[in-house]
Amino acid sequence: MRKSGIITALAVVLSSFTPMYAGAMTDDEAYAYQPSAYFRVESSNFEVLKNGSIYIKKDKLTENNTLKVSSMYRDDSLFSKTVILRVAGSDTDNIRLGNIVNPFDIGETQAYNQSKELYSFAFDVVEDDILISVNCNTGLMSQKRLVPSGSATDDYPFALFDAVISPDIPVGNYDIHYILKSDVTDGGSMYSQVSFQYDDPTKISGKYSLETSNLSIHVSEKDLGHINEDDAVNAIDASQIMADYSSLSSSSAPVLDDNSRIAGDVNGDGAVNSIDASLIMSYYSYASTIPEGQEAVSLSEYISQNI
Ligand SMILES: [Ca+2]
Repeated sequence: MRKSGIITALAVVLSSFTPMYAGAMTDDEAYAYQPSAYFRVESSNFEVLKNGSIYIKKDKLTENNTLKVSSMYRDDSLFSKTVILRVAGSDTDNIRLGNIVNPFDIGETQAYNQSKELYSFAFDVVEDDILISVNCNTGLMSQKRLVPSGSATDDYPFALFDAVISPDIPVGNYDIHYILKSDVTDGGSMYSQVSFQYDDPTKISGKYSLETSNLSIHVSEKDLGHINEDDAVNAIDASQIMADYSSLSSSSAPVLDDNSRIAGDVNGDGAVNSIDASLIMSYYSYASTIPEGQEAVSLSEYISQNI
């Protein structure tokens, strides 16, 4: 499934440097540790829900729908030696990843930037899979660790990229995700990998298993939470969500169509249930008691600010 053929590769290979470490963890603790990788949306023309997912109402789509995304890497052990993060979108026709940037190249601080002379970054786009890849390491034979620029490894982005959403993207739920070993069925090695260096110099590299979270993208023709599209988001929308939830829980026919179910997932967690219904009720109560002359914030802003 994964095609080879790297069409873009940029590598900056630099010389040697001996870092000092805080020794935040012991070797045994590091062995049991799982670093994490996640995404942060830096800018978008769409609503960003409290959990970081993107909500796109289809009539907001234009010819240019670019999400600026940072790939973030968190390693509290500070034992990482080689970090390779590979990313793909769930729908390569409608979500195209590209414009991968080393933060250093645009005058920003890199996650690992203690010495330009030490690290190498490579940015690959593999055609067909629209897969992006960032490699940061201290050299194959090195027993050194990467040194973060900030106090935490995710004080600064590991890499920046664009996700361009097609104006014709169908209604549905999509994601951008880190490729893990379990996703690669053809035995290739194009997945995210992290190795770490023990304190004990007789031990060479260990391999971390990586904890990742996706960037969810929800596309609907309706406004968030506005299921029956009358004059306001209100108790009727909440009751339709509950009716749909009860119906599906008892294996009966769904009450909501795809558009409505995506609009009904107001906290963006992928499920439409009583949590969403109660968030809508809480928003309705807020919006209907707002003092004269004041404008209600949007449902997504309300949830982000108050819940
Ligand atoms: Ca939900």
